[in-house]
Amino acid sequence: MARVEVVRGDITREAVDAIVNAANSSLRGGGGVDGAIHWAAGPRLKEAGAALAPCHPGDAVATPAFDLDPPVRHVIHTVGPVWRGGAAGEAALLASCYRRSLEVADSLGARSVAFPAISTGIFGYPPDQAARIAVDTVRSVSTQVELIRLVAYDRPAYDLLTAALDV
Ligand code: AR6
Repeated sequence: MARVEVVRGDITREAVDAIVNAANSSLRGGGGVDGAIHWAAGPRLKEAGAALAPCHPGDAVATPAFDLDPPVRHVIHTVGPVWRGGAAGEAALLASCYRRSLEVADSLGARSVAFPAISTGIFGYPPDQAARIAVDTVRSVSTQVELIRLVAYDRPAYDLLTAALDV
């Protein structure tokens, strides 16, 4: 079973084999963590992403990490659900993002993977509910990944994720 950690910081600085991007279906970049990852990885990321689009909510695909610093070799792009009140299948889609990203990580042979708090920014998912789903899902998946790092960008997200991890 993978070790699950919560850290606070910028995911583009994480020294792991693969980082997960909270993308949109076009895979051409955007704001939030997607913008930060595209900025750090350089323009080839947009080209590589566009060639794999569309990526549907709940699914994940991988590109090289291009200009991101080693040891990061892969960016796993997943598309979270837009929050529409909770009755539109959002929870299942969000869990699927974590599950599919780890399946893709397995297919790449990645042993360490960092996740942002998918959907909790521009897509509006309530961060407390999202933290619970993130922790429950990565804990329940059978994977060859040895280290799963949940990266909180701010203090409230860090507190929610550590609380979810402690349950
Ligand atoms: N490192 C780690 N976490 C970050 C970083 C960073 N550098 N920057 C932001 N976050 P969001 P979403 C956190 O909005 O809600 C884009 O335009 C942020 O604080 O990045 O899934 C895409 O193209 C929040 O907790 O992603 C899509 O259109 C979390 O990352 C859309 O936004 C997710 O916030 C996706 O929206």
